[in-house]
Amino acid sequence: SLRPNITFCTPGVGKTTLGKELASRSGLKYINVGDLAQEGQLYDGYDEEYSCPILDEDRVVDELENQMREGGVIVDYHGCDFFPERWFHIVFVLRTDNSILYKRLETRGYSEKKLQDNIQCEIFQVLYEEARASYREEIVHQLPSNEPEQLEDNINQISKWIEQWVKDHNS
Ligand code: DAT
Repeated sequence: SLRPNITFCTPGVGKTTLGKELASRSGLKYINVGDLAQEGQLYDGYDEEYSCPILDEDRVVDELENQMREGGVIVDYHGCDFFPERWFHIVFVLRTDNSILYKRLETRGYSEKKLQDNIQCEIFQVLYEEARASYREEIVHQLPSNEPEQLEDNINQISKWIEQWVKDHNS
């Protein structure tokens, strides 16, 4: 049966928490692009400024292509502009207030530069603009992710959307 593909973007806001919980409730498959790249060493060089490897976007896309065509995949990454537009039926950009995001990222032991960049990125809605530039407006949604209650709301809302999508596309 047909199942939707879903992606989440934005840093430190709860993509992993939400993505995994959603997958376990809906039976869709959760894929963390960071982990996938790490396992397959899908890198192309090293970023000295941020002290992290640079993602080889083409190889990531190749690696995911078959599963995406099959459908029913939740993709977790802090960006979504290099994924083919045809892959996704819905895109969620999670939003977290800066003071809360700052505390969350601080506990991760991010460097001051990485911390500041991530906060700036959130202030200027970089990921939201990126998502809107890469996908049809109607499929890009922002969700607040400041508190546990909102996490619960988001899970319920998206679960309902998945159910409806599956009904609409399999009858
Ligand atoms: P990401 O995958 O976007 O980097 P995460 O899922 O690892 O984020 O979550 C980062 C931290 O924030 C983690 O300790 C769980 C917590 N968190 C996530 N969503 C939350 C929410 N809606 N309310 C409170 N805390 C949340």
